[in-house]
Amino acid sequence: MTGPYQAGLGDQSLGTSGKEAMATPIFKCVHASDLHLGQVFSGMDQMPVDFLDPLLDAPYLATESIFTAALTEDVDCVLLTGDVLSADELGPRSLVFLVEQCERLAVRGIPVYWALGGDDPPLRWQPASLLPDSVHRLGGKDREILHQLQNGTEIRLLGPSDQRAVVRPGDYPAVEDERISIALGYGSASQDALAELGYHYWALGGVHLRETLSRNPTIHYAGTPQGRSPADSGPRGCTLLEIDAEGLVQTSPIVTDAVRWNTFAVEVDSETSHEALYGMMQEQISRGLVDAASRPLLVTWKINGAGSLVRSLQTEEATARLLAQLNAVDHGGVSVWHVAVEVLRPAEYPAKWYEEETIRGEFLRSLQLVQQEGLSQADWEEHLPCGEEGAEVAARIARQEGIDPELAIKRAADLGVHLLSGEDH
Ligand SMILES: [Mn+2]
Repeated sequence: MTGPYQAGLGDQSLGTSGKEAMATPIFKCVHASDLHLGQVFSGMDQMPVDFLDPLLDAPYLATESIFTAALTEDVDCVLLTGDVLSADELGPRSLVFLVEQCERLAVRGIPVYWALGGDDPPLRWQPASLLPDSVHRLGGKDREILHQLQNGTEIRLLGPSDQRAVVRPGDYPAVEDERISIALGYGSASQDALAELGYHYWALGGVHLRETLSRNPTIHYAGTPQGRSPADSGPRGCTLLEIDAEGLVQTSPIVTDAVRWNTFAVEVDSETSHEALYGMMQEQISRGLVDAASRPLLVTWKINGAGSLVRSLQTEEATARLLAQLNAVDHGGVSVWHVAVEVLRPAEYPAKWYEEETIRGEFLRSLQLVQQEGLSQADWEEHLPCGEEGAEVAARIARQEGIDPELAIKRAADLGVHLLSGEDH
């Protein structure tokens, strides 16, 4: 198997005096996390048989690309920050594969520092003896290592003291010497508390979407190298980390996914015809194929808007028909599979329903009012039942903060109309 990888543009830390250009790096490594080697894909009802092998191989190909990138970039070491192998996904294939990949680096004298996190097997784990000596599992009392560079400089690497889902600032002693220091951790983190500890780089895992919490210092989640479901839309990979003698940090994305998930949104209005919608979708697919650079593409559609076209797509039958139509197109070999079509149904119904002297008519008229004037917290709170039940609902709504209110009204409207329309709708 060969896994191609693509390198991207770098992002630099702010340094002590604002934005500075980075000098020649003295330390270079690949930071990856959340390989989840044995984890299968989810979120698909059906799939053509041609896609089965690419999907099953994707986590392995993506992982292979991480190690290929490490060799090509001639790094000093590889940092893995959690969810590399999990006990319940652990088949012989995953372990043997990881051993093989680490051996590719061992031959070139490149060590792997694996900070245990999430579902990783614990420090005392017999099969770890199969890994080459160049793999150091950091955790518990074996959490710290000094990596020696060729010029004699030492880089401090410090893993977590235990396997929790939170990066606890109290777990990492403040840096008190001149060494370049890298903290490795897993789980959610609060940037302010970590920033004060003096580490040059925080290599974090446990978050599947690549994310940089801070640039001063750089606190970074590499993300998973391979998406697993429609929720993982877009490219996935690992990070090339470079540090210069001044301690300035640069991170660059390396794309490693072997199968690309994409969620595409299409806006339609009352003028949009079925053909026009189909045309818009084909355009997005063409762009997606270019971005995916010959990877198989798994597409989820979100159709949003108003008008008769969206109304006509409101049944499961209609979306299934559209899905079948999309999947009937041959893009040549294993290239595109449409996973689902989701229609964000409009809170807009036939005009005469709004005039009816029925409960549904009354519901729609009050809905119109809410749509025009919006809904403030005080408005809905007074409709909640008193006591514990009401408090619980209020808490649940509060947790959903950030949800699109228009979408929430649409969903409520659809449910209401459905319930009040009886059998014929
Ligand atoms: Mn994970």
